[in-house]
Amino acid sequence: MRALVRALPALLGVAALIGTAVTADSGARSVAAVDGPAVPINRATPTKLMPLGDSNTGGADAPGAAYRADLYQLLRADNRPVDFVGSLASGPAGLTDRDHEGHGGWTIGQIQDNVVGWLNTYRPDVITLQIGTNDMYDDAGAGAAPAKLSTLVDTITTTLPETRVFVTSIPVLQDPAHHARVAAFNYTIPGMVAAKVAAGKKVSYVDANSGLFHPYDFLEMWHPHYGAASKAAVRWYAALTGQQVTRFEAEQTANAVISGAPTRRTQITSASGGAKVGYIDLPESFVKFSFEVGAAGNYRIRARGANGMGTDCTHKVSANGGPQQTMLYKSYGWDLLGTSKVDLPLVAGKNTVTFAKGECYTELDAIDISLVPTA
Ligand SMILES: [Ca+2]
Repeated sequence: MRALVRALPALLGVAALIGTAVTADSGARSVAAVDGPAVPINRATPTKLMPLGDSNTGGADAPGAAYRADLYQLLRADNRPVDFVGSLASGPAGLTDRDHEGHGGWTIGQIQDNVVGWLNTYRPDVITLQIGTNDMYDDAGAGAAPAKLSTLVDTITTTLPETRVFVTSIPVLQDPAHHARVAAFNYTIPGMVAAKVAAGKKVSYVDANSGLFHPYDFLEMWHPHYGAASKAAVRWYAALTGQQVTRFEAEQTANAVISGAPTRRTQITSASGGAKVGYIDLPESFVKFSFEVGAAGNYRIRARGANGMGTDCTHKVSANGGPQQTMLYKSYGWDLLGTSKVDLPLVAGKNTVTFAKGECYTELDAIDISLVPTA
């Protein structure tokens, strides 16, 4: 399938990683293979989602949310009626629904020993399952992990046969021995999921992590930073909604030009790509993205921004020099990023989308672009 959004020739950085590896298409095909709506989390159906796994679901990095904060905000930006469920709760101000089952340090076996009780208590419609990192400490644990994951998926689908289970790869680890174990484990997951689908189970594979992280994206060996996890959140969102989404980092010179002193790039681990653009302070300050889309249409532009002003602030956003729309950012703090959105018409081929200073001040981290969702 032709990509709807692609970077200009010089822009094949993060955009290429996400644009080529996001599993929106494969996720939708997997879902279509079983009964039920093609879009698991659609705008019409209240949906209970259980984020299930270890600390890379619960969140080891402040503010303790992993991919959940950005996934929830992306879903809510579409007005999707999603309710996160689980026995634990953690996360930043921007995550207003903090429930989850992301248990720090837990192995597949520990989740197995407890999952039936959680399923019967919370009755989720959708599960995002990321587990196995804590089985990668040694060869024996890693060798047993694929069979344990398969058993866990069977336990879930036997307990709640109508629940849609999305199983992902786990992040690479910054050590050769651990990396080799992770790679071997990840390699088995698509085939395991395909066997479940063939058996009529409502299971899908999501590659939420492969090829996504750089060494600077990690808090330490085991945990991608909060900002890095936002890149995985985009892939989860794509799989759960059927949307093909492309991320452009605001701080990457190949994606966007910045203008109006003192506007400049700043590094911070809560930002996607490890950096954002700040000091968009003057009336003439702006960040101007350039990219291509395959077809004309109405596109949803989601902005990951940081507002520490204690009140709502805005950017004025326009496409191709057209009318400005207001991107409104809640105040969660300069270190905590929130997702906002506007819809803008784009033309086939090259487009520019410009973020100009609006009311008070917001820093800009990244934008996520897709067609305006219809389901
Ligand atoms: Ca960024």
